Amino acid sequence: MDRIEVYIGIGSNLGDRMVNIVNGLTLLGRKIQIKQMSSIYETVPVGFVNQPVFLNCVFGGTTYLSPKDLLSFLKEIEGLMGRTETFQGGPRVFDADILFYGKTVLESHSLTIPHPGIKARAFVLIPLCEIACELLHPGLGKTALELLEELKDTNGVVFHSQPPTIDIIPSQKC
Ligand code: PH2
Ligand code: MG
Ligand code: MG
Repeated sequence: MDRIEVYIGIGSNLGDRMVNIVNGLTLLGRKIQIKQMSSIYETVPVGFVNQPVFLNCVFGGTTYLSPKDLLSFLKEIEGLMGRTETFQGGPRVFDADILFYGKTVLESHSLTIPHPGIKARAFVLIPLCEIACELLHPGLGKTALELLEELKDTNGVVFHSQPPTIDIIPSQKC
């Protein structure tokens, strides 16, 4: 099977957020070949606001995993990172969301691709535009940059640091 180009959104707002992001990305590198990495942004919580500020970033890469297997893999890594279920939208050590999976548009009870929150979330669109502003949203027919331009409120997303460099473990085929 061919590799598929995927974009993944990463977040952390508990513990040492930067360490969580670097460790989580390193684990994700086992099965996703990371190609483009955005800067890290510090972002005000969206939705449930009474929680610590997040660090967020986005990366693009390729994988052999199917959408379902990719979702299971992300959940597995979130578990390895020590994530425990609090409540939907609540604080988390490490969150990894499928934003795009090639040009796939998919809606099932467990998975919606592209991620339904993309067009409303500056903490996704700002880092995404850094690495792939021309990326076309296959459901909405608009580029990442067009979606960002439509967004009224981009406050609350502040540059934090340069893209982290991730040690990819070469022995693990992905
Ligand atoms: N994730 C959420 C809910 N709210 N807010 C910010 N700033 N960053 C996130 O990653 C985030 C959020 C649910 O996944
Ligand atoms: Mg999320
Ligand atoms: Mg998630």
